[in-house]
Amino acid sequence: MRAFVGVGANLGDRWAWLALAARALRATPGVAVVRGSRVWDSAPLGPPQPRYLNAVLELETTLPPRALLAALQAVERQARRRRDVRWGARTLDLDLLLFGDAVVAGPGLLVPHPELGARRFALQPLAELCGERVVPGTGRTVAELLAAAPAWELRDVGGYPG
Ligand code: A4P
Ligand code: MG
Repeated sequence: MRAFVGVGANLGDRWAWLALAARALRATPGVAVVRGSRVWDSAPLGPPQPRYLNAVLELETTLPPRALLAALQAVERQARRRRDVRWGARTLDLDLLLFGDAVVAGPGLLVPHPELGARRFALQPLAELCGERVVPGTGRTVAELLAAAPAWELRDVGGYPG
């Protein structure tokens, strides 16, 4: 199954956390990293905190959605993420944005990610990888959602590291 993972980092060496995410996922059984998007420096959403680097990783995986989420959380732990403030600063945040054409709506996992349509910092890199893909449950493509998303301050700062 093709899956798209949003990567966010706003503490410490943000580039290193992005590289770690790709490296750790490559080392995860049942997961292949197909490619990474360009990297965007973005104004923080939520309480005052440092700016984020945001990007998207395209994966090919044999894992079911919940097992993939568990794998993403294991990678977050490798980045010594501290889970305290909701929407607060974090070394590495991995969100499962899309999992093929699946809609998952259960405890602890919502796919497509419910905030996707509102977040230009997720849609912009996602559109680079799969702009023509229809987002399940919306009837609209990623590119269409991007065109309709609220304005957000972002700038392209380079290719995916590692
Ligand atoms: N969860 C449910 N669905 C998913 C999914 N599709 N992918 C659950 C990942 N996790 C999912 O997430 C809380 C719970 O969401 C998990 O236990 C999982 O079961 P979390 O990562 O533990 O907590 P969080 O990230 O602090 O909260 P939340 O609400 O997920 O925050 P967001 O939405 O991740 O927002 N500003 C910029 N510019 N760029 C950013 O990337 N990110 C955030 C965090 C805030 N501001 C930002 C950015
Ligand atoms: Mg999250």
